[in-house]
Amino acid sequence: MAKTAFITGVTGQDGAYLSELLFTKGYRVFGGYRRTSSPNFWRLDELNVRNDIELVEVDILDTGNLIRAFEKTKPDEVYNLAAQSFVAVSFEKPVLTGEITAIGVTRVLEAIRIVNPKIKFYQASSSEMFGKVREIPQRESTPFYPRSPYATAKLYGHWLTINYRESYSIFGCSGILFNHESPLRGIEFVTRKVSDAVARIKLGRQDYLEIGNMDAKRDWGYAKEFVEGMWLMLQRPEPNDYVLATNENHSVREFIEHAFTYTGISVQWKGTGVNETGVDSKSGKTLVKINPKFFRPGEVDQLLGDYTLAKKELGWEPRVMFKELVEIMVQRDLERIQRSS
Ligand code: NDP
Ligand code: GDR
Repeated sequence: MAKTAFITGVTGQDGAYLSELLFTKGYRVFGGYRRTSSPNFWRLDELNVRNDIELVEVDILDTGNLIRAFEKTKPDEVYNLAAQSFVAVSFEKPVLTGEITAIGVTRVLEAIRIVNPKIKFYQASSSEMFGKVREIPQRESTPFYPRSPYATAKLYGHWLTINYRESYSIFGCSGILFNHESPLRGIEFVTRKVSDAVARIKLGRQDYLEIGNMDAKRDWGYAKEFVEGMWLMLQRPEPNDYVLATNENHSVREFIEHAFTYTGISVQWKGTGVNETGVDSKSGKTLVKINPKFFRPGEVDQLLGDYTLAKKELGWEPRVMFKELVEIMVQRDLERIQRSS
């Protein structure tokens, strides 16, 4: 019989790709979205999955709401992707971030425990939990050192998943996912901000890009592949926690350089610190400026993941690496912007 999955946060980047994946595996998919005056289904429309998902209004701030949703939909698997996921905003809204990203996990796990403890559970943990990294590369056993209210909230959800596994035998897996990006990434995250700006600059719709710390390094993979890892975790005989990453890292600066290179523009860096600029090496026009408003009170300087365990136990490994990822994103933004003219 076809399996049933419930995805919280279905309107986000990963929710859209995971729905698409689960349909290829014959699942019935219930998608939890929170009520707003104008829900945003653009990602589900881009992947053409909106009509196939059975959409359910669910807010992870409300336990009763979750209980009713699971009673009605009777899922075999729950993927908890809902979160206040933007690190920068977590410094502005630390309490709300805690309510959604940390306590939200308790509400989802309690609903599972009450409705049916046999439901398999995936928790979207994050490489941000490694923060000020204690070892390089980071693996499942690396000690955590969160550097933001977001990362601290994720750490709570991570340990709670382990706690419910040990206390109530709930099949709970925590995927410690390193940054994963795509053309469906929210525009506020640095990769999509850059791919969109570079495409606009190339097409004459924007003059320059304003950016924060260009020296931060991330291990960037392709979201479409990372959701496969989420599903694989719930198909194992025993629950466990897994790092998913590419084991390569690159700076924000390199991301910008390669994005421009892909459009045929070569960037040269001039000056230092907040006065550094990126200029078009042919025309001398300023293309990149630093704006300190994008600096964070606590920064994660570098992340690099070791996915050995996922490869060994799940047979998962990344295929799209840095340069191809940048190109996929810039190309898609060029097409979007050209289409919207
Ligand atoms: P997005 O920010 O794109 O999506 C987050 C989703 O959570 C959205 O659907 C959002 O709804 C929903 N949401 C927020 N608050 C609530 C609430 N109170 N009740 C119900 N739903 C809510 O994130 P991603 O898809 O990129 O990431 C998915 C998960 O994985 C998140 O938990 C994120 O923290 C985590 N993660 C992401 C990584 C990445 O690189 N992308 C890496 C590691 C972890 P709405 O559309 O209404 O805002
Ligand atoms: P991150 O992603 O914080 O790693 O969290 P983000 O893309 O926001 O930042 C990555 C790095 O880029 C630097 N940066 C900027 N960031 C943004 N957003 N905007 C800028 O203008 C800018 N300039 C420089 C940041 O300082 C940072 O070092 C993402 C989210 O998806 C989390 O939910 C997830 O858990 C982690 O990835 C893994």
